[in-house]
Parts: sequence; structure tokens; C-alpha cells
Amino acid sequence: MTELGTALMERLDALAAHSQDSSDQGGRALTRLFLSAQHKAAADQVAAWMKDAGMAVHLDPIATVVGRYEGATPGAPALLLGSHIDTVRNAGKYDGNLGVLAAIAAVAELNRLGERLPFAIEVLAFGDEEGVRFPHTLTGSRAIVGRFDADALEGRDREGVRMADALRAFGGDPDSIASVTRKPGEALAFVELHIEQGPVLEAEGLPIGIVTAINGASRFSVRVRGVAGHAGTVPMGHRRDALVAAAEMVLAVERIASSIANLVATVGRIEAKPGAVNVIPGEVVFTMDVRAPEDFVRDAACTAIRTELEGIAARRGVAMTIEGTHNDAAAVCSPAIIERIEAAIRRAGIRPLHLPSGAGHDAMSFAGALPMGMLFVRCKGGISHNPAESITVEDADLSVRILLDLLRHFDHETLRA
Ligand code: HGY
Ligand code: MN
Ligand code: MN
Repeated sequence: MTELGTALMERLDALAAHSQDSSDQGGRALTRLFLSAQHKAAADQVAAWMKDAGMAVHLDPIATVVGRYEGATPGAPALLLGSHIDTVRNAGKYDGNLGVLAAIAAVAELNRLGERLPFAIEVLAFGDEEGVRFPHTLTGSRAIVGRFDADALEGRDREGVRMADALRAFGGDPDSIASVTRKPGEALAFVELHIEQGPVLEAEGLPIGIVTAINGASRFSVRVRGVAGHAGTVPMGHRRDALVAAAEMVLAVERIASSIANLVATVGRIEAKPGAVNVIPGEVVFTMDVRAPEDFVRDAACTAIRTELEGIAARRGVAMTIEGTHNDAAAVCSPAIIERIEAAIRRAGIRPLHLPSGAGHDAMSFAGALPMGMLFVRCKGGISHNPAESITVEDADLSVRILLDLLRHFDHETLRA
């Protein structure tokens, strides 16, 4: 009796085929970056499934695929569902994609039964939650609530391509992103279903949980400039080696983060130039990602890290700049949505567990603008951002059924943010 889950897992496998080949793990891993050819193919596939589910579909100017299923009265305010279809490099196939396809499966079931609710449903397939290709992130979800930062359009990828140009080539329209903003009364709330990407639900023996809050996050690009030189002729004491300085900085980031409870900091990418075996690196660029449940803790940690890196740069005689590329406050989920999600989980006979999210999500873009909440789905070993990411067909099936139940019982009249 898991036909909804079986169909959902088959679609997740099919969607995962839209990937740039990657031999990182010796096989075909999943890498689908914002505005890439793989994103286009996945967006087209998602649009087709939305149409099959009885939705009117369009691509919005910031490349979000939008499917709308009318309520009993056409033009009624919409409950927004969805997540993202972009991935990190060498990703699993459930992060983001599960939330989009589970929402489509729930609407398809309503459509199959000819059910119309007292509100419309919009399923949103965002293309830029991970923020891996360009410096900014959450561009699609932020646009829905009028928080899109136009500076993002000037961001460039590794090949120097401007986001605005890639967006136009994709079929988006940088000049009309403001039109994406929902007018007051058009949207009721945003609810996102997503894998937990952590070990708690599995440890508790629960298939699904209720998110209380989403950690705030700050991202930086750090550039270290030393002096390039001949690896064979420059004595060690005469070097201003950008990579060795950066290495000390990376260890400092780890040391500072490890000393602060519930704070995490990660250097995910580092690039040394010119990148030749016999040249002392003259320049290094690396990224930093800092997160915590409380904003003041994260801010204080970012200040401490900056001070420490400046000290290392001065002592080693290298220049350093730290550019902030993303900053998102911690987002508290709406009690009204938590209540509705908890009621649906109880009706399914499952113990309702409330838990925070260490990972960022599109839902955080809605905090303070629209009532928002999230359901977490158990994932094996809590593994994510890794091809080993996995869920069971039973949990996939339950996700769709609980989402359906949430929709059918959703009291939209008494909503407050
Ligand atoms: O980085 C995150 O937390 C999310 O996967 N974008
Ligand atoms: Mn995600
Ligand atoms: Mn992710």
C-alpha cells in the first residue's frame, strides 16, 4: 500500500538523471546548478508533471517553475508549497527535489479525485536555494516576498558568467523580477517538506517531524594575496605564501567554531593561483559558511573569525579581504503552521517531534512576510549533500499522505504570521 511513495521514488530517480556527469565518486553523481542546461531539463520535466496534475504552469522571471491548482473558487488566495530543484555538487537526489515532487503528488491526488479546496495551491520549484553557482542564494524564494537583492544579478560564476546573462539565456527576465512578488492577500502561507539532513528522526524512530526554526547563516569569500615565486629559488624565510597563510586561517576558523556551542563554520571551497606545482601560490580564494541558532552568537563568531584572520594576514605579510556574500537571520517557523502540521502528524498516528534545522531552506525567505513552516522527513544516517543520501519508499508515501491530510484540513481563515 505504498503506491504514492513508489511513484514518487520513481520520479525522483528520473529527475536525478538531469545532472552534469561527475566522476567524483567514480559514478554518476548528481550536480544540477542554477540556470544550467541540467536545471532547464529538470524544470521542463517538473513543469510537465505539474501539468499532468491539473495545474496551470509557468516559469517566473527568476526561473522558478510555478504550478497553480485552483480552489473551489478560481482566483482564491493560494497556499504555497514547494522547495528547490537545484543541487550542490555531487549531491543526493532528495535534498529539495523531494519537497517539490511530493507537493506535485499531493495535488495530483486531489486532481485525480476531482477535489477542490477552499483555497488555491501553488507548487514552487525554486532554482537557486543552494547558491553554489553564483555568490547569492535563495533568490527565487526571496523574490516571492519582495526580498530579491538586485545585486545578485551582478554575481558571476566560476567561468565569469553574470547571473543576469545566464537568467536571460535560461528564459528568465532580470528586468521583471519585481513582478514575482505576491500582492497582499494573494498567498496564505508557505509550507515546505524536506529531508531532515540530520540524524534526529532516525534516532527517534520517527518518519517525519515538525521544524521549529531554521539556523541563520553567513557566507563569505576570503581572498588572500601574497607573492608568487619560484618554488626552487625562494628561501622559506623570504616567502609570502598565500596558501600557507590561508591554511593557517582555515585551521583558525575550525578552532574558533569548535569553541562555541551550537555554532558551525565550514570552508567548503579553496582555490590557489596560479596552481602550478613549482610556483609559490600568490593568491588564494576560499569560502566560509558560519551558522548558529542565535543571530548574536553567529555575529560574534564572525567578528572573532575576522579579527583572527586579520592577525594571521598581518603576521605573514599577506593582504586579505573578506567579502560577505550571504547573510540570513535565523527564521522561526510560524506557530499557526506548526500547529497545523502537528495536527496532521497526530492524525497519522505518529508522535509529533519538534526539531530545529541546522540546514538553510527556502522557507526562511518567508519568515516575517508570510506564515511559514516545514515538515522534515527521515533520511538514512542523516547523510545529505552526498550521493549516499537516501529515504525509504514507506516514508516517501507517508510524506505525500500527510501533506494531503494537511491540505484537506488546512484552516486558512484563522492564519496569522
Ligand atoms: O546550505 C544549506 O544549508 C542548504 O543546503 N542550502
Ligand atoms: Mn535543501
Ligand atoms: Mn542542500
